[in-house]
Amino acid sequence: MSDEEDDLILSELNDEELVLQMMDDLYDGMKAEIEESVNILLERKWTPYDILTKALVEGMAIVGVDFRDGILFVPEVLLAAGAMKGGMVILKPLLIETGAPRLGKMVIGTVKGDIHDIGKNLVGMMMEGAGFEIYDLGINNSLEDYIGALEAEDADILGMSALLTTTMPYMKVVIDTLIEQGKRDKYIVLVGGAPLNEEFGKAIGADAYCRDAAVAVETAKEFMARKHNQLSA
Ligand code: B1M
Repeated sequence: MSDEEDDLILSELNDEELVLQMMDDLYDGMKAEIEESVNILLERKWTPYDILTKALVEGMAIVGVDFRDGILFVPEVLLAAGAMKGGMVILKPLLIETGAPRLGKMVIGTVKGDIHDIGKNLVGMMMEGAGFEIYDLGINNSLEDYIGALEAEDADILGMSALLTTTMPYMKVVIDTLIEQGKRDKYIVLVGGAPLNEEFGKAIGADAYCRDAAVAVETAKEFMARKHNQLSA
């Protein structure tokens, strides 16, 4: 850290400078600074929703783009996501209190037989940062886990992750069961994980394959917008 950064007193920055500084701090994964800035903006009577969307989400969008473009790598993104989570922990109860609009709810989990969760956690954090509510089932999920949670949580989106060629076929088992039970059209189904591709996503009947967390966020937003348009038509 440079002397200049050492000397920086966040509370002395005006709102515009502070928001720009937050984007830098998020990019650099500086959790304590993000938490301090969130508290400063709250003291300045910013609404939790404005802090979330105008500072944290916009900052995380920059991280997402640089991650997609190979400028940032997993350790840096995990740090940024951790800093974002620090801010979210402060804002979450206030957001619920003020009833800020949520973009939709996603149930996400790694499939049965698979314990890889780093990518799934990143997707969950980025989705949460973008304004989605996340119900994280963790790893090693059976179709009963997924379908039970979708119903109990009244979710809009099912997100499934698989990192092994031996576990990815289980996604089709879940989707086929949703079809058999007449529930497939109720949910947007997004799948991801390193061994998957677009073709596999289509073949198993998912709505979309998401190459990475940034694509997952964009795809979820697109499908939710379509769902809202259909409902209001
Ligand atoms: Co494992 N592992 N692993 N492993 N592991 C792989 C996947 C492997 C490719 C390594 C290799 O051999 N080159 C290989 C699979 C080979 C194959 O199937 N063809 C493998 C193997 C074989 C195994 C074991 C079988 C090893 C053994 O025990 N003999 C074993 C399996 C255990 C099990 O699951 N039953 C195993 C175990 C482990 C560890 C526990 C050591 C550890 C996992 C720790 C953890 O997750 N908590 C681990 C790790 C770390 C890896 C590698 C090295 C890295 C995976 C990772 O975290 N990537 C991996 C090699 C690799 O992938 N290059 C490997 C970083 C992460 C950010 O990327 O998960 O791809 P990723 O997520 C991305 C996208 O894919 C996408 O967005 C994410 C963020 O951009 N995405 C989604 C992911 N999920 C999504 C869901 C969505 C949307 C997008 O829903 C909407």
